[in-house]
Amino acid sequence: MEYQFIFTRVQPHPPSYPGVPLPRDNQARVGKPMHSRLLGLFADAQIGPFYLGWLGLLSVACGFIAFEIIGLNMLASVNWNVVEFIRLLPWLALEPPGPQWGLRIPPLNQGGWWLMAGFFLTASVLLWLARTWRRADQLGLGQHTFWAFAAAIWLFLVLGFLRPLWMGSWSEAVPFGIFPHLDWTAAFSIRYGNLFYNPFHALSIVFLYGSVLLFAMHGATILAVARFGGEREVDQAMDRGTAAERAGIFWRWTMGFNATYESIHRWAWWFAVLTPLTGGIGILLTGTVVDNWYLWAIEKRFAPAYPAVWGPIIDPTR
Ligand code: 07D
Repeated sequence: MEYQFIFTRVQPHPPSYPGVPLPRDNQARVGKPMHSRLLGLFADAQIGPFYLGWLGLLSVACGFIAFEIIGLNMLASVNWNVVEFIRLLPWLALEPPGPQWGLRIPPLNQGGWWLMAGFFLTASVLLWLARTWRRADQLGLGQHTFWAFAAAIWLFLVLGFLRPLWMGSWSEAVPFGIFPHLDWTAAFSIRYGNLFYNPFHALSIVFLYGSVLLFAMHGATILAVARFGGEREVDQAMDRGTAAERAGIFWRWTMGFNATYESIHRWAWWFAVLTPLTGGIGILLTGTVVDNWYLWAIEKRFAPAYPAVWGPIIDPTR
């Protein structure tokens, strides 16, 4: 008989599981649990119950307000024409205040809405962060998710709040909008002399691509040893069985050394966390400490200078 495990096509259909009892001061979980066969093909088939709580409720409410402010401003920008709104959605934007406003609060239609949306979005993200702390704490977990999410929020805050503050102008922040925020990254890169020469952008890419590679290696390894029970990763980290041995030996024979069932997760966590952590440092330094990364790279002797055909390149801001 074929050995069935959690990654095979057989879906277990146990009765809905409400989860462990929570400490006294917790609220009740909401939603009647149900099962979805489709979802079960990708993940756990059970949906709900869901712990909402005050932090969750406030976070969703703030996120909804931000989403509405952004959406309604975009709708207003096409004269409340719903068809145009759908047609042009990828190009529509809610822009930050213009540079003439510095860090002052402008009228609503000159960036005030952007500030308000930013405020509610930040509140929403921070409340959700607090929720991850509380939920983990109440279940007796470590705070690894909290710190990883905090790392992403660091980059988010640098881009939309901390760097504009340091630069003395909200106009430095990122607009809301699909293509507009992409245009912003391109313009930002060009304005500050090509972000590829920013070593922290490079580091961030190393960790981003590194995360992808590690994720692929780890996912592939576990799938490959699942037939030996290797998908029960936690058991195997504590008590190495044949799956863990084979997984480790495969990599030792392939590349000379191997991670352990535990250490691979630390590698993965650090690679993921270091992506926005180094990225945030790179963005914070741009325009504040370094004004042109290309000229900086020439100065540090790792970018070649173009031959001085028309005379030396002069930094226009110096
Ligand atoms: C963005 C922050 C956390 C987000 C959070 C989400 C919600 C939504 C929604 C209510 C992802 C909060 C929001 C929950 C709620 C509603 C509606 C994390 C984020 C908490 N780059 N680049 C990076 C590459 C170039 C540029 C990082 C590659 C060009 C700028 C990464 C290339 C130019 C910035 C990266 C490339 C340029 C970056 C992002 C190649 C012009 C950044 C890491 C191959 C296009 C950011 C230091 C990340 C950064 C960043 C990769 C090229 C510009 C490593 C592979 C040269 C301006 N780039 N890039 O995890 O950190 O983002 O830079 O060409 O700001 Mg880059």
